[in-house]
Amino acid sequence: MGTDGDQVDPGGEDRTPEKEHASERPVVTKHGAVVSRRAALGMMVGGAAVGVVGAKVGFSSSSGGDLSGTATEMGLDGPAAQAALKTYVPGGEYDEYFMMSSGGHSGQVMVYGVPSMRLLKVIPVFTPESWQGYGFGTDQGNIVLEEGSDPAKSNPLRWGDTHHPALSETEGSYDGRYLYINDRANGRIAMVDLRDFKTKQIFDVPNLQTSHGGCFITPNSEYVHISTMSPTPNTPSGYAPLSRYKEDFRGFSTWLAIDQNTGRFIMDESFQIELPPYTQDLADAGKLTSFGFGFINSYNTEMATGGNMNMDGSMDPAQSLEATATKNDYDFMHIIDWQKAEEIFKAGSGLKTINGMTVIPLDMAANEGILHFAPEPRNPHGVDVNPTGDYICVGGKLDPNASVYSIERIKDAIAKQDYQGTDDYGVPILTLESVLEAQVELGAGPLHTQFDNEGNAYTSLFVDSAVAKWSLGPKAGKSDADSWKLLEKLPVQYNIGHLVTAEGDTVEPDGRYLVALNKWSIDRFPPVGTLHPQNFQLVDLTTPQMEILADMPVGNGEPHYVQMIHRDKLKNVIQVYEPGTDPMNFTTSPYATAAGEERIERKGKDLHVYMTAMRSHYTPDVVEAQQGDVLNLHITNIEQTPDATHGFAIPQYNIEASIDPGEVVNIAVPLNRAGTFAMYCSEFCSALHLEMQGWLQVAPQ
Ligand code: RUQ
Ligand code: CUA
Ligand code: CA
Repeated sequence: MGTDGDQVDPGGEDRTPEKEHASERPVVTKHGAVVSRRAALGMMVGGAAVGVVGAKVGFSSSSGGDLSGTATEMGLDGPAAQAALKTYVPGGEYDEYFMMSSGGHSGQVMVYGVPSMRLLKVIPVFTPESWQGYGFGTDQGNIVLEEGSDPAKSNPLRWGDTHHPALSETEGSYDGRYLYINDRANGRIAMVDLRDFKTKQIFDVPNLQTSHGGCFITPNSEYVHISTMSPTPNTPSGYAPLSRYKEDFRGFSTWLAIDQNTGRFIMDESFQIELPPYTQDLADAGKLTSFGFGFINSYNTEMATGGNMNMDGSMDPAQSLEATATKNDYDFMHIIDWQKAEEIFKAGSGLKTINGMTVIPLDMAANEGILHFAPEPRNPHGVDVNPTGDYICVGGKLDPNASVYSIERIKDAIAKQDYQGTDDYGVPILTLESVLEAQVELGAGPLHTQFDNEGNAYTSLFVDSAVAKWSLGPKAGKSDADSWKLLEKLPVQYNIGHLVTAEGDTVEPDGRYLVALNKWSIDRFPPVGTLHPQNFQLVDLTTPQMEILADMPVGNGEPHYVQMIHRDKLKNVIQVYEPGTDPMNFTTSPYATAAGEERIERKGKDLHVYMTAMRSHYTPDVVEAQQGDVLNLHITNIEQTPDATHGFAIPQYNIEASIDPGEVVNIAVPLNRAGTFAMYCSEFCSALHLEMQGWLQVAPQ
């Protein structure tokens, strides 16, 4: 691409509206229709729209103006002005990609547009969110949060640390149906339905105390995988002295089957594979030539347990976990044949049940060829399978190399039993020479790898604060002479963790864009106190050299990993529910109420109110109850206009709901306090939004 201003095509029409009073400024919709701002806000009184729809509003006639003059005025040099143009997406136009981002400790998922890097949505997952009424008394949020909370741990769990999002796949490509994401803190996994971008299930996976890197999906969404991070004692009390780490502690590789119609986990068809307590970490699924395999890194084959200070106060710094878990030259990549595991699981003999989960015991996994180890340079980080499935790329972290294993070699070595021996648990260890295809020296701190459509790999270098672009081998379409070469290093700001390329972990990556997920921003943004935003940097992959196009401060949670999906793949997304929908399963709710069918029914102490909401009133808007009743509100938003969401709050009872058009929300409130309580719409929905209110009367006993 050149750098001349003449390639800028303003689209044949100038979209700059005439200068008018801001509140009267027209709105240009996606399809070029011009509506008044008031009409776009849908201000309705008694059902009639106020304002003029479809009136043509004049535009200024200049087309583009003096671009270089504007660039100079804004203090932008050529490349900066070019970057601005490449990332600008006018209002009413849509970004080409969606980035589904973990929200870290916020417990949520963020959705960003690429290339504009605009935040489009925050999806509440593990943590209550008041705008969307998630976890403040409505059935959906409460069902999901409570179903996913083990009361023994906390009462109930109200936070998570979202880490690794995994989009559902068909034949190795994103299919836009579901998004899965693990909770690193609590060993849980959640499912977001991409029809309405809402969380439908949180599953607290048995036997996982925590879970870091194990979240991935198999190429036809057969299974979502999640594994342990901190191994946990497998004893009845859940306690074991650390001196019995080797005997009593175990990791688990979990294969959760998915209901293809709902995206939900099917416990009966899911299983775990017992693993040694080596601290299993990042993982990926095989695809195409490596279909049927899963790969999991580990970093504590030393089985270190820490202990740098004793209870009597004496110090023993040499015993710190960081020192003792980095002693071995090699840790083990776990190679799991999940199809074999599935056969054994279905055959059903010799299995264990631990905390309700069917488990393939470790000795069985070793003896039946389900589990093999391959040595990998000490304490590696990411393991990423390239688009053809042939190469498994391990980021060295402490080692400057990407170590590439080939599935062909792995299969051969397994067939020939090319073992250097077994570990202490009897798991066969393949010889490094038999399985290692190549090592490419990239620089300091290689972590994660993504791929483009031309046989190249991109690895984050945490210590170097750089992205390394390098070439894969012949199976990825490179000539022998062009294989396994470091091609370019792009400095990023600063200390990159993950990175993503467009559809970069599917069988058909797009190239195009890369986003560096930097942990530190230091001086890139104005100071906002002592906790700094993190920094997402958008990188252009279409230029001869990689170029940074934009910095985006991330001021929420600590994002870990993202996946970037083309917007065309999100074909199931809806804007309005069918009238009377229960969003949990997209069926008509038994509590759906149409206009004119509103009613109040008493069954003993249970008071059922079948309520409707529309601009700008609830029916009924006054509810009279007795102290000691249980109020069951069934509220249907009877609107079908996109965006016509209503809220419903009874602050004195800590109730806050959001009801989208067509949606039914159920709220059960034990009325333990008498009083006259205001209820109101908490979403600015209409000109008479403030009038959308009512009273809950609770007469004293
Ligand atoms: S890993 S610290 Cu995704 Cu690099 Cu979590
Ligand atoms: Cu409905 Cu405000
Ligand atoms: Ca180690």
